[in-house]
Amino acid sequence: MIETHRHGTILAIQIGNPPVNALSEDVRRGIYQAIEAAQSDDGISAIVIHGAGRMFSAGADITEFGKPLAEPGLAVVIDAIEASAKPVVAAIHGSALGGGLEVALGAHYRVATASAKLGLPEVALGLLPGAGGTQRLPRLVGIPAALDMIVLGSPISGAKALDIDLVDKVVPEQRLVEDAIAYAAKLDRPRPTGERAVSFDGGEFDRFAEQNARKIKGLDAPQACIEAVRAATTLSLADGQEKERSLFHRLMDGAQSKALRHAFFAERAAAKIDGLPKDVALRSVAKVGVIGAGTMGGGISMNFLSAGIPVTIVEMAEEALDRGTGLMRKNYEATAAKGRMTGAQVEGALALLTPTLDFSALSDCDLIIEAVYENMDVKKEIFARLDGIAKPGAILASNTSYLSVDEIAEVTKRPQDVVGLHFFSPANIMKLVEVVRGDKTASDVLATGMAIARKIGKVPVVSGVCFGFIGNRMLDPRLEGAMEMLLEGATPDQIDRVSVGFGMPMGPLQMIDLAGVDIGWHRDPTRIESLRDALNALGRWGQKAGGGFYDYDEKRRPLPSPAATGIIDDYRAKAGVTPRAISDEEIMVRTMHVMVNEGAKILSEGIAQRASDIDVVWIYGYGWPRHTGGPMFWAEQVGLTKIVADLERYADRLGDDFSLSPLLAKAARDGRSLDQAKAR
Ligand code: TC6
Repeated sequence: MIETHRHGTILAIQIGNPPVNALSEDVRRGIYQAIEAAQSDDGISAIVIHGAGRMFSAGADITEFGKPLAEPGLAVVIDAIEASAKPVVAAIHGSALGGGLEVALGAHYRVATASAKLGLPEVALGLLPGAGGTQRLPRLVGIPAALDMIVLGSPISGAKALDIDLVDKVVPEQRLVEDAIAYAAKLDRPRPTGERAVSFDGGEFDRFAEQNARKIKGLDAPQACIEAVRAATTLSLADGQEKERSLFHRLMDGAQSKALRHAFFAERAAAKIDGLPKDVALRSVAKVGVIGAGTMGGGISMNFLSAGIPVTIVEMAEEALDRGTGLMRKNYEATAAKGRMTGAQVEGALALLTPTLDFSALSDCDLIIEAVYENMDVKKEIFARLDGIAKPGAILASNTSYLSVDEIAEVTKRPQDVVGLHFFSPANIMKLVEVVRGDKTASDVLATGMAIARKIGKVPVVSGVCFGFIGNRMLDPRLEGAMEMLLEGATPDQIDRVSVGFGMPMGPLQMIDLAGVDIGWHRDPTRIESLRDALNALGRWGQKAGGGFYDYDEKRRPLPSPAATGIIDDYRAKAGVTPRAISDEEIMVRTMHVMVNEGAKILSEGIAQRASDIDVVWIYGYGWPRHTGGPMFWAEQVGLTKIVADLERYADRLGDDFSLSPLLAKAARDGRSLDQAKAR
C-alpha cells in the first residue's frame, strides 16, 4: 500500500492502492507512520509524496463511507503532513481528487504534470471536502477560485493550477518524481498552508450565489460547501476545520448524499455485463458509418467526430444531406461561441466527416449505425442492404428506440454482428446510450458497443429486447397517466408541476410538447379518437409548432394556453367526462409510481440486469434528479411497501392495462430490495 524509498536525504512516500490509490485505512496509516518516523530521522531533510500507477489519488475510499471510521482519519493524517518540521512536496500526476487533493493541500509545496486533473468533486457525492480542503484551498487560491472548485466540483488541469498558484511547478510526467525530489532537496523550511491568511473583499460570496443560483438550488451539499468556505474567512484553521467536520457529518447522514453515492456506484456497475468474460477481445472501430442525416443521425455523428473518429454519413437526397451537415456545423459553432471549442477544433471535427449519397461508401466502416425513422419495414430493408455491402466483422447497429433488434437482425446473414445503440435526444449532448443485446448478439459485439460508447463520453447501459427497452418502456405508463388525468380534470400545469417540484427538468406534458405531440400519432382531423388527436387536428403539435399543451414565449418557457384548455375542455365534454379535482398525490402515483412498477417488471424479465441500471437510464437519459438516486433507488427509500400500497389505493384509476409487478409485490412483502427479491 505505502512504500518508502530514500533518495539521498529525501524520503519518497509512494501511495500504491490500485486502481485509483483511494485513501483506505491502510494507506492512511502508512502515510501517517512514514511522516511521523521521518520527523526523528536525521538522515531525512525533506519528503515527497507521490502516487504509483495511473494517478496521485482519487481521494477517500468511498466504499468505507457509512461505516465506522477506522483511525487515523484523513484529517489527522493531513494535519500531520502539514505539521511536519521537514518540507513536504506532493508530486501529482493523473488525478488528485477529493481527499487526494486535500493531501496535496496539506503538503507544503506541490509539483504537477500539466495534464494532471486537480479537483474537489465531493459535492457530486453530496458531500464537502471534509479533510481540511474547504479551509486550505481558499488560503492558497482565494475565494472565487476556491468556490468554483469546491461548490461546483469543477476540476482544473495542472497547467491551470500553476496559473492560480495551486501548484508551484509544472514538470514533465516522465520526470515527475525525479524533479520533485530535486525540488525538495532545495527547500529549507516547511510552508504550512494553514498559516496563511485568506484574501477576500466580502463580495465574492454574493457574486457567486447570484451566478450559480440555478445550479445549486435545492441541493444540500453546495450550500454547506459555501458555509464552510465562508468559515475560512473568519476562523482559524482549527476552528474552521471543526465547522467543516460538523457540516461534513450532517451531509454524510443526509438522504441526498446517500442517493448521490448510489448514483456513482450505479454508473460503474452498469459497465459490467452479466455472462460476459471480462477479457473478451474488442473489435476495432476506426471508422464509423451513420445512415440518416436527420437530427438523430447528425447528433450521433458529432459524438464520434468530436472523439476524433472519422464518420461517413449517408442520406437519400442531396437536400437532406446538406440540411443535416449544415445543422451539425451550426451546433458545433454554437458550442464554440460558448467557448467550449475553438474554431480549429470545429474545423478539425468536421474535416473527419464524409457526407455522401452513395450507400456503398459504408463498405469500409467498422461500425455502421442506422438512424432513420421508426418503421420496421424501412429498417429491415436497410439492414438487408447493409448485409450485402458491409465488410466482414463490421458491427451493424440500429438506433431504434422501440423496435425489436432481433427482428431487424433476422434479415441479415450475420445476426451475431447486430446490436442496438439507442442514443437519446439531443444525441450530441445526452449521455445515455442503451446498448441493446439481441438474442444472437455476439459477446465481443456487445462489449465493443459498450466500450465505444464510453470512448465517445457516453454512459452505456445494457438492455434486453422489448418494446421501448428500459427507458421508453417506463415512459409509456408515465405519459399515459398524464394524458388520462388531463381528461379527468387536471390541467397540464398542475400535472407537470408535480414532476418539476420533484426535480425533473420538465413534466410529462412539457416533454410531449418538446418531442412533438404528433410523434407516433396522426394529424388527421377526421379521426379524433383521443385527446392527442384533438390537439393534433388543430395544429397544436408542440414546441415546433409554437405550442401544444402550452403556449411558449420567446425563451421557450411554457405558458398556460387558453387554446389548449379549450380543446381539452371540448374533448372532455364530447367524451362525456365530468371533470373532478385531482390531488398532487394522485398525480405522483400515476406519473411516478407507475414507472417504478414498470421498472420492476423490466427487472424481473431480465431486460435490465440490475435495479441500479434503470436508475442510470433515467438519470442520464431523462434528467431524473440525481440527488434522489434514480426511480428504483428513490422507491426503495420511500419504501416499497408504501409504493405498493399507493398503487393499490389508486388501482381502479390506473386503467385496464395496469397490473402490479409480482416482483415489486414480493419485495415489498418480504422487506427486501428489488435485486434481492429477484435473486431469490
Ligand atoms: C473524498 O475524498 C472525501 C474526503 C473527505 C474525507 C473526510 N473510492 O471511475 P473508474 C473505483 S470523497 C473507492 O471506473 P476511471 C470505482 O468504483 C472522494 N473506489 O475509473 C471503480 O471500481 P470497479 C472524492 C473508487 O479511470 C474503479 O475504482 N473523489 C474511488 O474512469 C475504477 O474507477 C471522487 O469523487 C474512490 N474514491 O476514472 C473521485 N474512485 O472497477 C471518484 C474510483 O470495481 N473517482 N473507485 O467498478 C473518479 O472520479 C474516477 O474513478 C477517476 C478514475 C476519475 C478517479
